Amino acid sequence: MNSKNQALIVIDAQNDFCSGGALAVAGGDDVVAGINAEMRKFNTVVFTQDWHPESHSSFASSHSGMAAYEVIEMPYGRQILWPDHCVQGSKGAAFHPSLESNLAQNIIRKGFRRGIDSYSAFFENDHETATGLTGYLKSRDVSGVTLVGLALDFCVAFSAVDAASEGFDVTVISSLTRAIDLDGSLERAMNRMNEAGVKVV
Ligand code: VGL
Ligand code: ZN
Repeated sequence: MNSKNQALIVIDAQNDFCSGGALAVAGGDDVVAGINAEMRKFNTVVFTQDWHPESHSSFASSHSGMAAYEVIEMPYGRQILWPDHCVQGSKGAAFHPSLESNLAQNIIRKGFRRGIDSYSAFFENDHETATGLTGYLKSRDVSGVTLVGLALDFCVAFSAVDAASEGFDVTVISSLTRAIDLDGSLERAMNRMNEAGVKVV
């Protein structure tokens, strides 16, 4: 592979999505070694870091009478409520201890506005508020992005679909991802990625 204008985007490889974490994804730890190896093949490596303030609006605990995994209507649309996770500065928000985070050149933090969640590395869940990642990549002449990390059916898939709509050639390495799979979310995510022209390998 000619990786000159290819970026690797490592999505949310954080403690809270790994075993023992607040929103643990089954097998989350198992992708870290492979991601470390993959990073060495790219000269542009970007991480995302889910980075919520306490009492973030995506936390079930912020809504009286609501439980985790229930759905509410937000001004920007439907929002799944999650257990408290990736609180700014907490151990859960830190990268997995085995992840070679020194290899990342940029870290995009997301979900830091209390009233809006952000699954995608490119746009918050209103599909309007940009993170700035498109500009960063385009100003570095990146034309293709490869995505790995957690969770496949939420932050990886949303990032992949947005990357395609931003004009990038998009690949997801499925063996370096793991899914939450909540009420068919994995199948829906695979369909959305397919329709968007994302290559899932
Ligand atoms: C994620 C749910 C809530 C993810 C982040 O990284 O996929 N999922 N926050
Ligand atoms: Zn989150």
